[in-house]
Amino acid sequence: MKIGIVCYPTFGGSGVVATELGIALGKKGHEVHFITSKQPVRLNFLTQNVHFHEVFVEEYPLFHFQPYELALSSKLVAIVERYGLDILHVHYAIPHAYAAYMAKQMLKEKGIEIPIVTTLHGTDITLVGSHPFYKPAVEFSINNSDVVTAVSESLRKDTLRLFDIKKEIKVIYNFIDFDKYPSIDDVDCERNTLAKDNERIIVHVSNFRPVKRIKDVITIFAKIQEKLPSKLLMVGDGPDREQADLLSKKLGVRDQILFLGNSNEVNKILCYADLFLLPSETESFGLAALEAMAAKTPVISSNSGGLPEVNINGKTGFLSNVGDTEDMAKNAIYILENKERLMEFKVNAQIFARKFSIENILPLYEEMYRTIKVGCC
Ligand code: GMT
Repeated sequence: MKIGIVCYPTFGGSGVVATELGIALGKKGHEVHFITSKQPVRLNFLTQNVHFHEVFVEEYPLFHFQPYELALSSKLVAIVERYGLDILHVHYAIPHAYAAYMAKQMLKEKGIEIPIVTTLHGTDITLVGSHPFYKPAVEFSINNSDVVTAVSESLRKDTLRLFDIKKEIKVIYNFIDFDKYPSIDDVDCERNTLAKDNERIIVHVSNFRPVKRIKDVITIFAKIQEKLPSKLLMVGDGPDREQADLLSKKLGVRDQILFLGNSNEVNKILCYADLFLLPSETESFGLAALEAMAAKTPVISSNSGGLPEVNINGKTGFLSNVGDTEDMAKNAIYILENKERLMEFKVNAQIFARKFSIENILPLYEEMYRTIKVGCC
């Protein structure tokens, strides 16, 4: 099939999922066209059967905000026509589902019918999308997509609770390509480049937005550090980076923390990890937690959103109420203080993550594409 994919090209989870999906579809012989504002960060040039088309927005002094949706819908029309695409799959409802709807209407005038698949990822529903400024347009775009998918059962329920949805929402979970992660039997990576033998290595990966509760990450780490010598690797960047730095100095743990910035090699960094922290305010799925588990790293997380569908309490890690850093630190120490117990959690984490292997999830997307009916608008 010929599939157009629209996503945010940055380090956010929705862009990562969309890019990995496109790459995997290309490997299976589908022709994939990314239509995005920049080349997606996880997409290399010369990927098999994968093409990239950049959406340009001209600066014009009259505009306070550049009309990206207009440029995107015009580009979608051009690419669908030029390459004869079969499907447009947009990731993150705002503004992609809306732009795709406009493109679909323009194409209809030219006698071309193209089905739109919208995948909801989380904050497009729970934080941004349900804001009164956007809600009518988001609700309209979801109802006027031909197929709607959500990345967890929790997100499906949130969407039905927050919007007046007249369509079925299919759950297709985030997935992981295990070929990129070390197996349980692999020898340890060279962790002594980062920590002493007696130190545990704890990792957090995110875009450091308020929803990730970065200050909780530092607080939990400081509490662990009181009991067990450890290092914290902070991977990513974003608005709360400086606050994290300040808090770590205040709590006297700054020297034990490495801020590594954004990385395309999270799988390699996770090779060093003993424990992963994800105390988010909300998380529709928690792809970062799944990536950690695939790299045999237990997860200490909050119990919000879709996290209980990924991180299994007492098996692959532990879950606590949002903001309960005391409980999170207690659970972290429980896992880390005993080597046999740590190994048991590591093994469980990787075994459970297999439920979300690309081999299990990719066929669900392919089946959905195959059976799609242009039943809408
Ligand atoms: O989590 C982020 O900050 C990025 C965000 C995005 O949309 O780019 O991630 C969301 O989508 C991911 C992929 O489906 C999910 O695994 C994340 O849980 C979700 N983030 C939130 O719900 C906060």
